[in-house]
Amino acid sequence: MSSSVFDPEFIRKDFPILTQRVHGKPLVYFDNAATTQKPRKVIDAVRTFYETCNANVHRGIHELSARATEAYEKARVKVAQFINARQPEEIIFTRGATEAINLVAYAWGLANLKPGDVILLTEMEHHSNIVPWQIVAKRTGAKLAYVPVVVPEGQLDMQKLWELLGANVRFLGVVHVSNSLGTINPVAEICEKARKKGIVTLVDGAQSAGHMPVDVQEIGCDFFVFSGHKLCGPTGIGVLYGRMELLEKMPPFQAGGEMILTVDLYHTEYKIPPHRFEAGTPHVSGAVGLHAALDYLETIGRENIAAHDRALAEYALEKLSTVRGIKIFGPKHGRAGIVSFTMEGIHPHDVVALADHAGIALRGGHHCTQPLMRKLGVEGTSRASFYFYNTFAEVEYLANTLQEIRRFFG
Ligand code: 7TS
Repeated sequence: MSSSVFDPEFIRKDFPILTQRVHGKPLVYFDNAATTQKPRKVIDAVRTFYETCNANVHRGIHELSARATEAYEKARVKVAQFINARQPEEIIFTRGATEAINLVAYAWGLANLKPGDVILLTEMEHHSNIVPWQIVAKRTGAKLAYVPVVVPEGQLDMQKLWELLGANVRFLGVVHVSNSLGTINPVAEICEKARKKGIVTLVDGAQSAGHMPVDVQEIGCDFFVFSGHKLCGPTGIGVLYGRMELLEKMPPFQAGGEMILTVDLYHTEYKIPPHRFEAGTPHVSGAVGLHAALDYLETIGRENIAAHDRALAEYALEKLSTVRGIKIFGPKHGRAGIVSFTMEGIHPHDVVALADHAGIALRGGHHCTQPLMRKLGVEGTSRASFYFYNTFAEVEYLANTLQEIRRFFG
């Protein structure tokens, strides 16, 4: 599909779930930051796998096992192309972004960090890029430091970031797109400066990989993580990209079958990456579904997706700001398709529950970013997060529904 024919109304027909009604109203699905819906192509790919190729991978010599292995490894090649990794061996399949970050924390962090080292994160990280590092800091004696978020703009304090890139920083973890604010961080610039100081970098691409073109070589990060389910793929499959130079030197994260060359009772030789990091039977159908999702996204076009997200977010800012007592968080311009807000005197959970009655799926709460919420001075927000199958009419309907909620509460 070329940009000239990008039409969400047409694209929606690919998503069986979107045709249903919720509480008697047409479903308006605005919880895409939590998980995205699945097009028929992905659902069919998973079903076809189970109907025609299901077997375990890398084990049997029989025909089905060969087919399953081929499908699994083809998915790896697809992921590598999708984010422009240098080679498929730099792609490790995980359960999701969370497991990918844990893999880096345990396999790289525990082996490389020592007392006095600094792990630098930002105040807008998802809990999954904070809590593993707290555990690793405790176990290694490394210290945690945080790049502040400027309020109310909702952007990283870049001046402070450059100052913090001091001699003791060994690792920098930064979110590409904030799941709570929609802020798009300048990760290429950040990774370039960090690299010059020999700092290992991880970019959390959970909210970016399916929403904009991503090129890990251009970003220049050492690690990049994302989840399949946030870009039209199945749940339970995700990706760790790691630069081979680092992966080669990392010990295993989990151990068991699939990741070994030889085992005797007291010693094991491990495979080289990526298989060293994929212990046990992998989520083969998940990888197949992810492959189909990436193919599908490429037919839509990631430039188109980014432009549509941005346009919906701008429209939402304009429409929602007319609701009395509403406060919208995050950057005014150049944000991703994520809009967090509070309504004076109404708890976010009430906003979300009433919106649900109108058929609108929002998310309310801290969005797994409690430190950020504290910085914003709120317990939580209501959040609308968009994808390419959402329409301007749906955003208008949200604004009208919020007006009604406002009237209801007086
Ligand atoms: N990083 C970011 C920036 C995220 O938004 C999320 C999930 C994760 C990591 C973890 O992804 P997972 O697939 O491993 O769970 N974010 C959200 C959200 O905003 N609402 O629900 C999940």
